[in-house]
Amino acid sequence: MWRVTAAGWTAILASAAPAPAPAQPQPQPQAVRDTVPLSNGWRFHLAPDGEAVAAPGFDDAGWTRVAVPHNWNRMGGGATRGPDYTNVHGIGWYRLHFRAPALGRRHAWLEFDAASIVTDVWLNGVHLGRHAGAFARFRFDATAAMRPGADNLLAVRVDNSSPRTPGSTTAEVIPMSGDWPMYGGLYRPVRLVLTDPVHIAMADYGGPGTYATVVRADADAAQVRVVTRIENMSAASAAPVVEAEAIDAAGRVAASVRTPAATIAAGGRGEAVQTLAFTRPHLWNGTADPYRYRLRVTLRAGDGHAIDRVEQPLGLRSIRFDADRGFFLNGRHLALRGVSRHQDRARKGWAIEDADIDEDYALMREIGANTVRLAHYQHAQHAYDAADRDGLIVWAEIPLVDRSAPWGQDRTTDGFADNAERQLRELIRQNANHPSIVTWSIANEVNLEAAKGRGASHAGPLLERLQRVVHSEDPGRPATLADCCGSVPAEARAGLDTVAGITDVIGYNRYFGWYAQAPEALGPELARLHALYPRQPLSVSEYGAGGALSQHSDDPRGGPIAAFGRPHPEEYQADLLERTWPQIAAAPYVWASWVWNLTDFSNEQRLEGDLTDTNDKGLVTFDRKTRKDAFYYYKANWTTAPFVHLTGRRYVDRPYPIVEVKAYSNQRSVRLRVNGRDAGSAACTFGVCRWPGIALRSGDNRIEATAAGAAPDAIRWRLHGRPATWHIRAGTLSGARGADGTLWGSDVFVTGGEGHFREQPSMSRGGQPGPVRAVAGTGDQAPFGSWRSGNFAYAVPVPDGRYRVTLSFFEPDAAIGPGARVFDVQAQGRAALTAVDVRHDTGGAFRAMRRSVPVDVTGGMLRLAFRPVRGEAIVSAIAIVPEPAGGRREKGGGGPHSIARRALTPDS
Ligand code: GCB
Repeated sequence: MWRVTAAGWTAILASAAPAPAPAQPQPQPQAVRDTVPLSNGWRFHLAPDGEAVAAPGFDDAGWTRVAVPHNWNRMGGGATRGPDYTNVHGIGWYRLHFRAPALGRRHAWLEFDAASIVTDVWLNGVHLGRHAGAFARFRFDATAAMRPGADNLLAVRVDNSSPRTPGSTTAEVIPMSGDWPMYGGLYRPVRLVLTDPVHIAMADYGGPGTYATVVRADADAAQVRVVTRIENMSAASAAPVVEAEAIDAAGRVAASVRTPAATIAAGGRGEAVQTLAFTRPHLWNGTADPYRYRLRVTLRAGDGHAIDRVEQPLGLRSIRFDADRGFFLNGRHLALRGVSRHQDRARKGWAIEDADIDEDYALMREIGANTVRLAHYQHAQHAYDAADRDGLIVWAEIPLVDRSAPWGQDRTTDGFADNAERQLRELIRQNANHPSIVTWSIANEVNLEAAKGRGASHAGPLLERLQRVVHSEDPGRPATLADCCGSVPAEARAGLDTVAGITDVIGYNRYFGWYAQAPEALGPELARLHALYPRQPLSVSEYGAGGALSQHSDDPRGGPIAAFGRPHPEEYQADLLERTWPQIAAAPYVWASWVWNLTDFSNEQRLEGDLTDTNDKGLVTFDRKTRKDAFYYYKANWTTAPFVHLTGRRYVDRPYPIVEVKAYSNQRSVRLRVNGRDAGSAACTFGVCRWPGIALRSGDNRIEATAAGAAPDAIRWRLHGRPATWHIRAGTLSGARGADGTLWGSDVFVTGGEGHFREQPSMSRGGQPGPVRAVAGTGDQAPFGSWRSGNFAYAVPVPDGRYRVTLSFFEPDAAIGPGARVFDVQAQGRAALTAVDVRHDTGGAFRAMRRSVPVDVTGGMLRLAFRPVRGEAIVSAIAIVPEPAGGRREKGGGGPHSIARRALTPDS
């Protein structure tokens, strides 16, 4: 198992025989360190003032009073930018007057749980040091600069400048970029820690100074190797006794070991290596039984009194990765399925509290996740503690994202590589004791910039170096990375290093059905990657889709999404994930998968779905208040306590008289009632239960689902159209309200062709959508927002009778001249319109044209076919309205519901 080799530390204390575990409860020992939180009374100023502000005499009366944690950026989560929107990247100053306690012979440390990005600290005008990196804990020795028992002035400069800004302090500090904002500020707690001069290491990459490695853990016995680093900062040599104890959940000492004194010279350091032995240990067993001990390490002086003490998490478990069979916890296979998590929150940014983290973990418990990828950087300690507590398996990572070199360079510089290595060592030292963590990720999509053609990527040497760091820091956990592009040799090109194959295990970020290809491409892609790297355990580190609460589709396959724009219908997200998850579940070699993302999160550049500055791939909204339908899809697949959830509850105003109703449930079947009438029971496959061809009545409809043992779920939909009436926008996932109040729905009941829409797909800078080109010659844009092109056909279920079918057209392509696009339209298999030439008839592109034909329907199905003669056929909208004259000829007395069901069976 792992062996710590840290330069400068010498093992001077040998292992001692483990002491037998006493069974009786032990009195709680007194804390021997003093900790003073530095939360209140700070003054803050956002400006690039010179270092004069670090001087104690500087007048900060005009600065803003703040409490720490604090950060100065706010963005995301709203349809438009809110009044508190701030995306300033620059320097923020914090000043705090505090009265220091008497020190005696103790040492004083200033401890920052994180500050973003580059932080300089002065105490009473003395520069204590600089920390570069936004996510890790760091400490400075404040003893010499402190005025014990008197007023002290702490000044902190925090710089979150963009690394692209010439001369920026962040130029070589990872990340160089990423799909999230680098919030600025003292966004995690700050405190003063007072220790004995002989203490468990405070200057060890921000780590706890004591590190436990589980050497063996099974039902019979466990052994834990504990390495404790000791600093003697006193003027005399010291001979501390090191005592390590494992405290069980009931507060009893379950194992302990005491190593006799060994001498550490004045100013020297030592390392104690001990073994804790357990018989019949209680294992930490993931979500099934996340049993935790606490590791308590105490230094004692010769007379036995405690001079320092550190407590750390301890879980006894073994892990193993198998390239063909996946992940094993305590010798048993565990299929890992979960979500990724970012740390930001609406209105708080990164300055979050433990309760916020707990809210995310409650969501993960509810959805039934058993793993979390804590992306793309080191999270707060509480996030790892909560994973230990809940039994979630963690992928932990550093923010080496998008590129492996500073801006303007293709090759990694020494400063860049040193910073990446430092952030990796910090991540590992600070978190090594968490049983939940099983892998250290050294990079995410590090080739992305180069793959997009922006320079070259020579990431290989840096990744190899970082993998060596993982091995030397922690041989008990594999290194991993998340790949996006250019990963395999066959795809390699000059200036794009292959990154797959380097790390012990790997994750692939694959967005099939969103950024590329169809969802169904994922399974074959995973098989291909597995065949290429048969010995490298493979996971799906990201997959997902955007989902907007206010954007809806009648058929999520009826048109294209705009990955970087709008629409992002909630139904599309759910459909994509329904098509993706079974492929992952079917691949036994996939050791884990993580949906991107647990919640929506902020981004300074996205204007997508119905939000600004937000990535909407969350299963839950940014404010954590609304679970999107997709959340319940996973809940249906990952949990067992019976539940049923009807989808589409936010799509209340319905354009179509006949719809599919869909529920998610972890039960075998679900029964449906529509307006009080039984609509049958549907079997659920992969948690999805469907009722196609349900007829709605005009006005309100109550839909209710029940499943064995589950609380019933009910929703209301309001049908705006009349029965047998359809207003279909062709080629798009979005409905729209027409100028005359008609509610047009999105494309349905179509086969063939390709959808296109003219709604502004992408963001214009400044947080607003760009203008949309209008279609001329109409007072109603709703039927002209999109088009379907190609060779395609519709089969719309309607009761038999005579209908007026009105088709809307415009020529979308300015390059098409008269005669270049000619097509026929057939209704019920017979010619309805022949040699349609929109460009000829309208005289130009983007000009509206309508054609209306009567159609007699028998057999419960209205059929339209658009057949190209020259070029591709097109249509923008289809209105189907029953003709009042002549009446409707319904057959069989079954009413619209039964006709629709019968008609739908062969085609749906
Ligand atoms: C990715 C990135 C992640 C992005 C995500 C997306 O591959 O790793 O940071 O947020 O794609 O939504 O595009």
